[in-house]
Amino acid sequence: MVKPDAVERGLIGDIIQRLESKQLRVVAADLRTIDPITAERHYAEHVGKPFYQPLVNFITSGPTLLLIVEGPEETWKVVRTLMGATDPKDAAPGTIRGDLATKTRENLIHGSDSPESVEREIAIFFPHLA
Ligand code: 3AN
Repeated sequence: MVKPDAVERGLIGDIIQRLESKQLRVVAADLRTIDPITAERHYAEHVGKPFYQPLVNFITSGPTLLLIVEGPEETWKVVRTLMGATDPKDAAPGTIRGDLATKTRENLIHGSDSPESVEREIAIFFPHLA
């Protein structure tokens, strides 16, 4: 998910280029403003945390680019490595967050963190493809 801050900053092209340069292929894409109910399903694991409501507000604040990308193996892990650490202040240079973000909430991109999350999140955002 290319988050609203990245779409607003005009970073869609940069982010997709990094994915494609790593030999990942975009197989589905949709520019969409996520509704609050879908955001709450997506971030269910964070309910009750202090950053939960601001996170839902942020993620529904403007269009996101939702992507499904494929690669030769463990693509979710490849994407996580390209993303960098959740807190961009800890993210290594060369990663998307390390190069382009500074704040933990507005950290440009989300990626599934396990094969189970891949299944779950495709079902939430691309139900017709699940
Ligand atoms: P990741 O996006 O790296 O998988 P998660 O799943 O732990 O990280 O967190 C989901 C999102 O919640 C993050 N992308 C970030 O936008 C936000 N977030 C996580 N931790 C914090 C925090 N301590 N303060 C503010 N926002 C946070």
